[in-house]
Amino acid sequence: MKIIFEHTKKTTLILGIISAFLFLISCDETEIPLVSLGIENVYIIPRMQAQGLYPAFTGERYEWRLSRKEKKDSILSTEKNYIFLAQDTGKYHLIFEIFDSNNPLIHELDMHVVNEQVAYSPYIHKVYEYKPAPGQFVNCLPEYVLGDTENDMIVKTQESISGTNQVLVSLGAYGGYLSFGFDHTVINVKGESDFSIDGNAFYAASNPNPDAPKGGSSEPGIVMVAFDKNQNGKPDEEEWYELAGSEYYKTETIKKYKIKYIKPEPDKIPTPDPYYSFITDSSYIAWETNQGTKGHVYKNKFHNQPYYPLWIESDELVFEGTKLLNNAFDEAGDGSYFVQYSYGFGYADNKPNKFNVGFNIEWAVDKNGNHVDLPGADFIRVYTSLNQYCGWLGETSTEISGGRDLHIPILPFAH
Ligand SMILES: [Ca+2]
Ligand SMILES: [Ca+2]
Ligand SMILES: [Ca+2]
Repeated sequence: MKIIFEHTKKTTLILGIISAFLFLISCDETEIPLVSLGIENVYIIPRMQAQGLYPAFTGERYEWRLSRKEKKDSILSTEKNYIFLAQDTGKYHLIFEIFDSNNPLIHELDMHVVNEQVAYSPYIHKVYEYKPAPGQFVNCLPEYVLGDTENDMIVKTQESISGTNQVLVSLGAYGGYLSFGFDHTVINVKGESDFSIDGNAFYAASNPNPDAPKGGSSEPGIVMVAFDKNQNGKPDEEEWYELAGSEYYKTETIKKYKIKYIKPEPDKIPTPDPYYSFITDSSYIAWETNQGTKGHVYKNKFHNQPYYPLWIESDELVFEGTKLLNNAFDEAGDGSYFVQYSYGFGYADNKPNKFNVGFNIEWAVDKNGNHVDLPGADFIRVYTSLNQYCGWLGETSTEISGGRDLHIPILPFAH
């Protein structure tokens, strides 16, 4: 009995000490709340998928470093937030440091980059935007059906150019555009082309001018890229960057070119061209630019459907971008044989697909022409870069039929 009693006394004492200790801890907790940095110690992520790292603490300055075996750490970023993205699988040890006189902090974390569960497709996966300018193939490629909304047209565009479908989509006259993405981020591999875009450009087999450079049907589209900075899977708040192709720095290239197209009235009376019988309405869709130029998208007898995108309710369409010098020459001299010469590099629908060397995300520049260093591209936009009319060929319009991430090998039966 004595022993039991003593035990009970001892137990009470111990319990008393423990509860006092717990009380102290809980007091401590209420006085100094524990705030999490908001960054884990370990992440497991698939390759080519971005992981945003957003620390909750602030400081005077920041540094994100990658630790490398037997080498100096390499600095990844000096911004507060960092988006981690890796092309290859493996373990990446990161060090995040906050420099601050009151609350300095060093946090180490491991990024385990693993293979994706379902193999990535090398081809276009999603279309985000389709906003063509008026044109002779608009409402046909893809086909508009009464009642279609803008979203319906985006879905049709996606069906045309995603996977290996390879169906042409037309962007119409100057400024018309679409944007697409893949089922992963296209990594910007240093010194390499990163993706390709297919169009319907071809070289003329029988140019009457034997000394002419390569040309035929080249309808160059300017390519832009965006990285999904806010990680919401949509091109919304992020900036678009133009890929500076061979013409970008030339004086004849016009930056910040702006054009407005006016929707024709449904009962508009056509004005056939008195000289060119194939032009059935020479005052069809009026346009004007911020360069003081004016003109019309003509209607021709080869394409009778409305040329203004029918799902767009607005009576005006406005586009802004870079405009390249016209590339078409009337080689026969009588309007019967136009050749559209291809530009050097960096444009969609500019060279036949088999000569297409692809696009390098390193060519990205901001709106002032400064180089931008992007880890990759989630969104790719293409727009018609010429405001040009070529007789019976009609207005110049970029066409697209597909696209590929050049870093993903094509496997048999890839789609
Ligand atoms: Ca690259
Ligand atoms: Ca976004
Ligand atoms: Ca074309």
